[in-house]
Amino acid sequence: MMAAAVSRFRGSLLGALLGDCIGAVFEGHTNVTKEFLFDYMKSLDKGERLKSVLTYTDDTAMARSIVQSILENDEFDVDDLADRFTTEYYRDPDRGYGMAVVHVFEKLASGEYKYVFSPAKEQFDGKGSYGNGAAMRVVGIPLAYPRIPDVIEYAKTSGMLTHASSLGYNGAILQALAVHYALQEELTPETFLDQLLDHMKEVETDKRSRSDALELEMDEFPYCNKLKKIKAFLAREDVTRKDIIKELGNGIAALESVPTAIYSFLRCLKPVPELPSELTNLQQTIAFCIMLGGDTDTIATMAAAIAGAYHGEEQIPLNWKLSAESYKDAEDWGEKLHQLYCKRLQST
Ligand code: F2R
Ligand code: MG
Ligand code: MG
Ligand code: MG
Repeated sequence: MMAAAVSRFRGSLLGALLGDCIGAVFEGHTNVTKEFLFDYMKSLDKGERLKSVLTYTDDTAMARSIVQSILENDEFDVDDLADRFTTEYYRDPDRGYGMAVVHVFEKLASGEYKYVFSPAKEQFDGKGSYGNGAAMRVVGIPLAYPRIPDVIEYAKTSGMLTHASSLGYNGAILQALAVHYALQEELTPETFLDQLLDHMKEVETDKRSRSDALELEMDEFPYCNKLKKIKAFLAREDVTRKDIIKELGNGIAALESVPTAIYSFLRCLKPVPELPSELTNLQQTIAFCIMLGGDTDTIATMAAAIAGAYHGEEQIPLNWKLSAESYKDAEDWGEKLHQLYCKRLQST
């Protein structure tokens, strides 16, 4: 296996950052108009936002903790990560965190829990959170680990710190695998989806995944079913915004957002006629996600993490990059993660 170019690692972190920063302007909107979005994007092109830097939200705050933990420890360390999530939350609690996840940080900070996973298990009367918080932050893991078993294990473990429902941590696994496969040279949507489906079949065969699906009154293999819907959508020319929202979702649950991010990335591999043709695929991906409304920061951050890993940083215009808070960290850390990835690739 060839190591991917450093541009893809930087592109993935910068894409994730910009998807979050730009998406956050529209989070929760139900009807994002083209005019408003395209004017906003034009103002970024012109550098009008350079003075009032676009701030990132909880999505990036938590993604930064994962990347910093891996880079500083040279390995995945779940206790260190729990500390970083908690410290970061108390350092800057107003980043728009999920309503329930803050209780996990409070419990972790209390010192009353022996095991770092226990607070997450108490969420939602013991059912655990199925929010998209585990998936939105996972990008650093596939950028640091080239082997699929590591990607799956660490995506799951990092997710379980806050999301004990399999719907939550399986979303993180799927998002991490999507970034992993986007890093691998050329892809076709068919092979990309088939590879994700193969892994998710195995992941969702697990007893906990089956019982969680039943308890939430859904069919078994919920992520596999969504991946099949994506396949069917990609074979059609007439899929509307309404269809995507209805069938894939645009909400705060991982199942209602990770598949949507993957579909948006794949759909924008070809230019989307209703989006400005001067936008690159990565910019179109962000615009496409935001047009869906709902959880725009999170869907855009996940889709752009995948798009950045595939298209590379060349697809991000300078003024967009310069508009985002802490963009230099994304560049620097992308380079460091690339080195770590290559080192691990050589030793396997
Ligand atoms: N929180 C937000 N957006 C809301 C407003 C932000 C705004 N900018 C502002 O500051 O005013 N966005 C962020 O939260 C999402 C990630 O959430 P996470 O980390 O998964 O948190 P949590 O609290 O665990 O879950 C989120 C909600 O999902 C529902 N939920 C989850 N599990 C559930 C269960 N088992 N049963 C019932 N409901 C469940 C709850 O409503 C949770 O509060 C991202 O969008 C990020 O951007
Ligand atoms: Mg957010
Ligand atoms: Mg340790
Ligand atoms: Mg969000």
